[in-house]
Amino acid sequence: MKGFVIGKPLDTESVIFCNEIGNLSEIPDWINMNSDYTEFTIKLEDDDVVFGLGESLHGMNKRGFKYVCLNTDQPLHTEDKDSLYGSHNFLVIDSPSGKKGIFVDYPAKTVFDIGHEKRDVLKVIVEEPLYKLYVLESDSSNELVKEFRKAIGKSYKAPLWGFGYGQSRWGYRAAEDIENVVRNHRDNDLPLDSVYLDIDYMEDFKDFTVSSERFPNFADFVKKMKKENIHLIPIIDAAVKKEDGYEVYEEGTNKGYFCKDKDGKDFVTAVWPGRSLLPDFMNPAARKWFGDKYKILTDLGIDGFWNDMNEPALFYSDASLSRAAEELSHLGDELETLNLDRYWHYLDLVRDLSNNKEDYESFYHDVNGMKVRHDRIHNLYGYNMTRAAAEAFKEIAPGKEMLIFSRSSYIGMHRYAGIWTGDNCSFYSHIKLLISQLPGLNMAGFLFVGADTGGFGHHTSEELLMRFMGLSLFTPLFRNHCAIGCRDQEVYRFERINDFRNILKLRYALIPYLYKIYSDSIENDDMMFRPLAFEYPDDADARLVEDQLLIGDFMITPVYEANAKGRYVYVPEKMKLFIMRSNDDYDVSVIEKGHYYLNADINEIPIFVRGDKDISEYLTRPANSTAEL
Ligand code: MIG
Repeated sequence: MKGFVIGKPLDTESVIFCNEIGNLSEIPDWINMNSDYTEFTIKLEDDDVVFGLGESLHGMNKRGFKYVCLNTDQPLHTEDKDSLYGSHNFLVIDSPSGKKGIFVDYPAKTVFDIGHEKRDVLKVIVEEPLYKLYVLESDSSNELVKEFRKAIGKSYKAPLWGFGYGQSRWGYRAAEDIENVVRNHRDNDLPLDSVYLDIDYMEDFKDFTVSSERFPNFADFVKKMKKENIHLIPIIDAAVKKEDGYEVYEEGTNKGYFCKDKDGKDFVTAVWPGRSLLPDFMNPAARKWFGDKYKILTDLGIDGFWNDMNEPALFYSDASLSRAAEELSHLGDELETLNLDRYWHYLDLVRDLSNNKEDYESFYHDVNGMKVRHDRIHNLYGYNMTRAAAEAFKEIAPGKEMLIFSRSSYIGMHRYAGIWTGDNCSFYSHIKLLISQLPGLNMAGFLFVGADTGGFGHHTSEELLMRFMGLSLFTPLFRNHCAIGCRDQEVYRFERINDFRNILKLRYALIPYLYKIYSDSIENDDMMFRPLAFEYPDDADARLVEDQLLIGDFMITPVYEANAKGRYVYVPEKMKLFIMRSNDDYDVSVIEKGHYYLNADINEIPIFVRGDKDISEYLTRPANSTAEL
């Protein structure tokens, strides 16, 4: 890998090993740079497939669409969206004749037009000539990714229990709700390792507090759950409530650890706690201070966290709210004359308050004593929040393996934590979306990954949840999570509880094998989930497969359509096919290379095995908790 430094960019600490830094005149000629270095293009050949961009929308082959890497709280992952929560500006151009890789290490808005405007042109646009461009060339995609992964450093390794099944829901309010979830799993012989605490566990959404009314003795409760082999995993939001007397707010203000407005005053925004301040995670001292706060919870026995709202998500700011209020005050005068244009204008005024560009341009960080406007480093915020926690764990919970994952991210954060893919919906298309996100995330170093199984927004169904589990049972993070107001989606709410039990038992029987592939992938800087194109580069059919993945010795082919009896698959070489109904009930057959319609009923999980092994060699006895493995 060779790096080129454009201007004097800020150090994102994404790449930590790259000795080869070239002169700008040595930028390879397959990159057509414009004169001020804010835009470059790469010519795509007809048969080129483009992989990467981590957590982004569309298919596994990124070609044909435009992507904007700008971390965004985007709760509707539909095709018209350009950005999600993370920015992973690394991609591989896979040509039959050779592979090329680029990483655009730039922490502000970065546009990737991958054959959207013109099918044979990949265009990258940054806002200022202040970035590092890394280029790679290889004849193998696997080797190219490995080289990149070596340069960005080893991925975070989650504890084995992090592979256990987790149940979550925005809306569990009190200890009784959690106990109820645990009891229903245990009584129904349903495996479970963790229950998540969403924002309602806190006192008025204040970070590092626990409601004493709803969790009267939290320390004892954590212990009691531990006895049942249940880990409680609280959420931590990025913004800190502005409230006199609240320790975190007062300390942070006194020490000057919050982001400032242009006049040097604390920048006031609003998120779940109401008026809030944003910790300046770009400042190492503020990072250390915030990270140490996790001790309040680790001392109570907590060993897992999820960091949320760290794009950062902003509902509104004091400034934007007053601007909108001032304009809205004229609405009353227009009641008689209001035309549609004015109506849309007023509607947008309110709608645009959240995650507003002007707000992101109006607060500042302290980066090594330099005042840096937020939008210049926007994509690093969640990364550094999560890094704050992970760095602190070494001191506040020494020797303890912690589970931690974040919503927002940037390459570099993979050394500290995993991610979940945010607010998906109970859509079949979001099973497919996860299939395409997995290899992209692995390429960028994120190995501890998973999606809200069953879907976060919208209402799930028994069939959708079961099909979703048919994919999630292979992902490191396997969590059922949904939004407040949506249909209950714990597995025991449905009629086919027996089938859910069997899928969970299969997961637990596979955990030792999955954890081994996961650990080996970290150790060897490999991907855990690979596109077929990476393993069968000369097979034209394999190169185009968008909905199957290779994992260890397995090829998985999840069903992601409603009312389906199965799906079409491409088998790139002779394999054994196991149709799993549970860890000990399955059919086996041998399938020759070719295209097939594969029968797989709702409760059946197809697993293709490469080579001659039997599935039993990958299965351990089932368990109801990883503690029993
Ligand atoms: O504005 O904490 O992605 O998992 O349940 C929504 C409530 C805030 C967004 C997270 C989601 C979580 C929800 N949070």
